[in-house]
Amino acid sequence: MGIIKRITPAVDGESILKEARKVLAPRIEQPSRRAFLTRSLTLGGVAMLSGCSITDEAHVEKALASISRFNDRVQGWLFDPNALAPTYPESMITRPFPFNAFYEKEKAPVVEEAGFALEVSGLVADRHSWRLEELRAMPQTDQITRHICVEGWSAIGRWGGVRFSDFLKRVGADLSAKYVGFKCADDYYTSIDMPTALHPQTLLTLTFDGQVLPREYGFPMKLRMPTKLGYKNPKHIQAMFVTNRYPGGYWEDQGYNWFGGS
Ligand SMILES: Nc1nc2c(c(=O)[nH]1)N[C@H]1C(S)=C(S)[C@@H](COP(=O)(O)O)O[C@H]1N2
Ligand SMILES: [Mo]
Repeated sequence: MGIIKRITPAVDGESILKEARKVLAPRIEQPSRRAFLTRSLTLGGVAMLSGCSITDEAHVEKALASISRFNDRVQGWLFDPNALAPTYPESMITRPFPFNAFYEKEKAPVVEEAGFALEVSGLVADRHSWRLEELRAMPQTDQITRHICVEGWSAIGRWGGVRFSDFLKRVGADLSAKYVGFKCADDYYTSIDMPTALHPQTLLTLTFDGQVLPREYGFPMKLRMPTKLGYKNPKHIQAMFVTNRYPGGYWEDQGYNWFGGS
């Protein structure tokens, strides 16, 4: 499924370029810039951008990974902390909302509220674990946004909870740190950049469609970011940490682009 795994064993120029275009093209709005970035790409360009030769499969993977890191930086520069993702009217909510995970729906983890507390660690002043009640006692907000999955579908849903920037401030997080990492009840993990963590539409959600977040959609909590692709939105969060050391992610470590903006 990862970008890297799809490459054929032989070093085939056209498929390398196809993969490189996918890894490279940040989801920038201006079609002309995107077209320029992708059309003008040659095998020599891939080698140059990445500083890698592309003589065998290992080299190709190294080159693509390096382009993906380059793409992270470009997306980081282009990210506008004040630009809002579109929101939608209630009538446009997708019902039923699709389920997705690296396993079938029946396998979604069962987390009991009774024993649950969110672990918070790393570069934060207050490392106490949070019970759901405490999170529910913080100011709540909700939004109807579009979730976009790289597997080729998108859907509109309503999520409610605590603005993540409020939460980070409340725990005294080092807001100049680079990353926030997440560990989930199903062995999923991911991490995001601090500017996105502080974006006004980034919510630590506790509800879906006005109800307690259902098991399959991420109970006890899901980080919802309409500025990022689906795989960057962790469900079933158990622990989070603030760090300057790159934490990677479940799909990201298999070749998906880390920034994953949409
Ligand atoms: N814990 C966990 N979070 C996850 C995933 C997962 O497998 N486990 N899959 C991601 C992907 S690829 C998508 S598209 C969305 C799907 O969320 P949904 O089931 O609410 O549609 O969850 C994301 N977060
Ligand atoms: Mo996804």
